[in-house]
Amino acid sequence: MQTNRRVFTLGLGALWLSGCVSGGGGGGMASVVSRAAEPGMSPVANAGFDTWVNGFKSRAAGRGLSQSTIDTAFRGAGYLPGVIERDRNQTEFKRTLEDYLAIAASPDRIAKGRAALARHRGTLSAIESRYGVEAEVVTAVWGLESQYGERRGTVPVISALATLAYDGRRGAFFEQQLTAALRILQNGDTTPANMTGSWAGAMGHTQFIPTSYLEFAVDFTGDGRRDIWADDPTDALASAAAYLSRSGWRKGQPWGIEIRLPAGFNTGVTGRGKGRSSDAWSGLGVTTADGGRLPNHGTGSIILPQGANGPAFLIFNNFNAIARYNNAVNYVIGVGHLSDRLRGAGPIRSNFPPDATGMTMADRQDLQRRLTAAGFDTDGSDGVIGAKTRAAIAAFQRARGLPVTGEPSLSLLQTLRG
Ligand SMILES: [Ca+2]
Repeated sequence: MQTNRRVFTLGLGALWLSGCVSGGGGGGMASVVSRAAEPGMSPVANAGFDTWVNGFKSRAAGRGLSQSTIDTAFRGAGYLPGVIERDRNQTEFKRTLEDYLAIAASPDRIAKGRAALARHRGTLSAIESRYGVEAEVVTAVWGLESQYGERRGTVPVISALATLAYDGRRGAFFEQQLTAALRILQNGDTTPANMTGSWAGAMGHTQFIPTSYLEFAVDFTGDGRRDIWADDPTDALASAAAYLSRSGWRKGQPWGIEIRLPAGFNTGVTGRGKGRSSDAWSGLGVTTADGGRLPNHGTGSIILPQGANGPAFLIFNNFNAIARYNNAVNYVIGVGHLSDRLRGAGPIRSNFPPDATGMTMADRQDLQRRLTAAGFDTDGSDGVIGAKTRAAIAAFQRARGLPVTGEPSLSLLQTLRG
């Protein structure tokens, strides 16, 4: 079992992918920094859960946790039905890289990231000096994990992890996380009331699960507590840098670069782990995105995340370091690309292929703009088809007496273009 990694995409999947792209626009999700409990995230009576907790408390005592730590942690804790609901309804978004980047490196997230970089320049520079991870990279992780601290999660972690451990779908994993959470409390890093996070126990600015916290979190403020939950993001940002550093990050090296493949390129040589030198790739006709000679950043492999007709990237060692944080290709590119944008680089240059409906990003944005102009609000026009856009399509179809599918299509776009 992988215990030191983010073994599933909690921060993104749970916290913001489900919420903030619903409209296709960037905003709209209420900040979870507010303390109001989400629906189903307050404890309800559950006799089976209580029995399980009693058994767990004995096991925890046998793992070196004090009775007072255990009792304090579980005071007020309880079964959270909302956690199980979220666990069962994890629609594993298979978003295309194009859609993912439209969200991960949206104009709003880039602007907020640049503001955050400026605001925390001193802290981020000190972190960069200590851990050798660039300020823009740490900030990009922060931006993707919690929208720069705006969405750290308000679910009580002990209750959430106990509910998941009791539920048993991944019981052993969550019991391990619950035990680790108790260790954090025993260390005095935070209090049960302050230990909040996502529905599945990813905590703080950088959404660490408890075992990752125990292995990688650091006290950068020097107050003796590794506080990744506080409004002050200093410890959390340093912890993310420590995580990347210990995952092999090399300062000054790119995560990857966008490249251009020659016509007729044999895509059989692409894929993670199929590394070659830049000279070898140059010999095969590979160039930078603007046609220049490849820089030498050591061995790299080529990935084609959206197929041979989409952008191509030459990725290096630092790609794997980010992947230790969250091993999803879109996430890694999201962090890497956002960090590039925070440094002032431009958007991806290559075109993305049309989606499964045959529509390009420009088509989808045009569809959203025309629906909104016709009185069917899609809440923005970022080209990402979310729940609000589907609702707008359905309402439009209903109003026009068309079959109500709620699905985007080229013919719908033609209808709107009149
Ligand atoms: Ca501290």
